[in-house]
Amino acid sequence: MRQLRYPIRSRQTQQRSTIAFSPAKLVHFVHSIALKKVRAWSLPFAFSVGFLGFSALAVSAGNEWVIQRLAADVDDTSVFAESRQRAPGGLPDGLITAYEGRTDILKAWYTEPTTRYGHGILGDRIEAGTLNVRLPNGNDLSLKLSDTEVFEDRYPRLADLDGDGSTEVITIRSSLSAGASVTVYGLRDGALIEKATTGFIGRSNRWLNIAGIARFFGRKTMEIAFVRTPHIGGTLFIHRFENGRLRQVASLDGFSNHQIGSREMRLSAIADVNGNGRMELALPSDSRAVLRIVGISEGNLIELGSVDLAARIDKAIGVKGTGNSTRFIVGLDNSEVYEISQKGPE
Ligand SMILES: [Ca+2]
Ligand SMILES: [Ca+2]
Repeated sequence: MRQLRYPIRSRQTQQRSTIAFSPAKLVHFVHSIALKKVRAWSLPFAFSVGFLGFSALAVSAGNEWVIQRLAADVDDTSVFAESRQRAPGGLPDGLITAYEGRTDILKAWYTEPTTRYGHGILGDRIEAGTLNVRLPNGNDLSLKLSDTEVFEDRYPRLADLDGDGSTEVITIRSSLSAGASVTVYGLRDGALIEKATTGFIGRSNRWLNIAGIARFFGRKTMEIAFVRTPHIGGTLFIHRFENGRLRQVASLDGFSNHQIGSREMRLSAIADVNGNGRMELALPSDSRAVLRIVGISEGNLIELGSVDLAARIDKAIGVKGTGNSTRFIVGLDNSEVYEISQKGPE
């Protein structure tokens, strides 16, 4: 009887091994664990799926993660749809980010397209020169970069990082000579100003992609997670905005959350996968052929689980549920779609 082999790896050893499933065991496994009706996913991941007869287990650090192929009709315009509106102002791929809740900044977007930076890793060689925000009174403010910089980004992010009631605007700002940074803007005395920056990476054509903004440490304040140099061996960093500065509080090697040349920036997801009040991150390994789930434990960023995939992640990672019922949806460059979840109690 033919057996399907599927690689797993453990966090402790970081060595790969192989477990074998007979087709009969696979069928039993699918029926006993994962054959359940899948409800429609909340936007932007609204799609209907069924399970195909393929699954495997990956065991890591006490967590068992189930990978299940979904019978999704894989069309990334429908399965992994973008819910944000197109931004005005001439950028071919710019989007508007809106803030939910009480805020002093309702919306943010980029304008003033420029070709002055030829890096071209984000779908074209057109980047943005100006940041715009919409205030609750309907007025707009803008901040124009110097000719030596661009926003190497498609949409700003909005969050009250330090919990002071004033919304921060989180951007990817690049220097033509020194590469990318995470730079935070906000309002002060009615003006749109720079509040803090990580500083540029230090070399031209070095980029970073933001992976998530959340309470990764379970504190009242939120941190920014980003992958530096996701195309050439990326490192995941977590920075905290406090006392007017961005400060690195954790890092871990071996990630990529972007395919070079792609407009898709959402190769990551956040969820509290263990219900401990701290948010975890799911994002691809540096090869993008492994989904890694990482989080903060005793102040350090550690891998909680990892699942090997049949191809590389090249689409937005979806998330549904929380705690032990968290499910991540990953789309691969072979057009297959998988659900990855923790194995529940028998
Ligand atoms: Ca704030
Ligand atoms: Ca957690």
